[in-house]
Amino acid sequence: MLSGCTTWPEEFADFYRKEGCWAGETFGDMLRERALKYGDRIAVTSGKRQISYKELDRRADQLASGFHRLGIQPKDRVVIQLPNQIEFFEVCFALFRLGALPVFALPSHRYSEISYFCEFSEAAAYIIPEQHAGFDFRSLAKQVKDAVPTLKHVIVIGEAGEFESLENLFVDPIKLPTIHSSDVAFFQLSGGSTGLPKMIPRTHDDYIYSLRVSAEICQLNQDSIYLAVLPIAHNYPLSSPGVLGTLYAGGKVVLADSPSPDEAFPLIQQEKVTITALVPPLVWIWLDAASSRNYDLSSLQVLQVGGAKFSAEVARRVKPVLGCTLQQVYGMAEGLVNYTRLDDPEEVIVNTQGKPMSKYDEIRIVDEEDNEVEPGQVGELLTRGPYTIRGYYKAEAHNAKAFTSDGFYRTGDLVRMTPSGYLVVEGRVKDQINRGGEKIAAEEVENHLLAHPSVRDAAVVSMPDEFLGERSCAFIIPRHRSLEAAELKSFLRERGVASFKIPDRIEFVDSFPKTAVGKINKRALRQIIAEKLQSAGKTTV
Ligand code: J2J
Repeated sequence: MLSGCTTWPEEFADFYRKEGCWAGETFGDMLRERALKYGDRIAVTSGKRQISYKELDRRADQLASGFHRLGIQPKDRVVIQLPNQIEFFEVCFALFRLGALPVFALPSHRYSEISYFCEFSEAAAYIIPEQHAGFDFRSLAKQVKDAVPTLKHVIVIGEAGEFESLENLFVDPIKLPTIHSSDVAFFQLSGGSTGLPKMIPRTHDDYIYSLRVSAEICQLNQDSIYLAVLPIAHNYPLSSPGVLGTLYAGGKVVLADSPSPDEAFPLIQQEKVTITALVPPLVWIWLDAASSRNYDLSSLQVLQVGGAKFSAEVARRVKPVLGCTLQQVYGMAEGLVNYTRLDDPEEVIVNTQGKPMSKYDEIRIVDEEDNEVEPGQVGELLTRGPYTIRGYYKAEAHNAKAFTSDGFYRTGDLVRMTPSGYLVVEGRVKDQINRGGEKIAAEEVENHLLAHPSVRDAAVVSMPDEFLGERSCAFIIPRHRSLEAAELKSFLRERGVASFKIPDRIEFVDSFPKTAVGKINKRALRQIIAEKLQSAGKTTV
């Protein structure tokens, strides 16, 4: 096992193997087997380009060989920041086959996040598109490369300029190393609640198990057509069952560049999409658009909604308007994923966030002293199981807090369990803002704000928002009266903070309310801003 990673205790590993959860399969094997079975069937399509299982298998081998020739070694970390395009799959499977480890950055990340990922993971390479959504990734890469000496290669899809072109790395296949299914396959990123995002090591065994069970629950098969509108590097569209679960089942992945109905609806009609996944704010947009646009969406069987709390009121409209089954998904990149089942009664689908996908998932709902709450009461959700990590990468001190001594992950979510074992998310104890599914660690943004010379203190909290569920509000104690919100926002942008983390609102105050033990009382701050918005009659910006 890679150093810096926490393995499952031997007795758990043996148990998960004995029970058949961990089947000894690697991602490289998985693609090879699918290529043998499904050959010329289309694996992924995007715009005018499509790729069959056989072709993807062949190109993954060629690219793995090209990466090897370039000097990328097994266990090397490779930060990949790719939008929804076919090369994402070629790159991932090539790295899986080589035993090099992708770190899944999101396309919205900027200098602050990317330079940290490259530095912290001591990445050997960083893989980018030339540009995407009007953003020039090569100039970002130039900045990152100058700042991170361990970063040896920048590989570009498209015009490479001074960097390496991906195109040139498809070479004659060489013999590739043997990969073990218990090895780490890649790193996901945590939404985080403390200073900087944590890296989540996932093994071939545990992730492929989660794909297998997810695909079963969502009833995927080789006729399934999954439309990916969310950025596929994120755990939810990647694996619940997402694009990888679809490939696991031999289905077809259709990639969209944006979740806009103008792009997604024609794709659903043309490709006869059977399943797709959204975050709650997008459902509003889709429901509105469905009544005004004339597309045939009748192929759609399942609409998944997850990543943030979905209101029962909107949930109730999904079936009548879109004509498909709603599935609520409550998951986390650390592991545990809950689904409502496709044949659950309407009331369960609308009112709960599902139940754990695996019978081997262990759940505890506890109070502040880690004692289990009475059935039906709200408490923090703790979990462990065959696809939930036992520790973040190189984060010993944080792990001691984020996991119990017997290996349960503290989700930071407040939930209650219904008598039939379904979970309802009621809130959270972690210091995070969930901005329509995008997670913001308050402390991370506070640290950026504190770097401004005119900021004496900063506290970032969520404020209610009708559309996104939550937005972020930064309370600032300034050193100088002249400090303005616009200046702080552009300061954050200049520091290269991803734009979803820039506070939606900034409030200047003279002091913060404090708790009895003298900490900033964020609950009181949330209340102050919520009341202010309410009295101004504002429910969204
Ligand atoms: C309320 N809160 C939710 C939901 C996630 C599938 C689906 C989502 C994610 C994900 C994922 C929620 N209702 N339905 O990885 O595989 C909040 C919780 C949770 C955190 C995890 C997947 N679904 N959440 O969102 O790692 O607070 O994963 O702990 O980004 O999102 O965030 P993330």
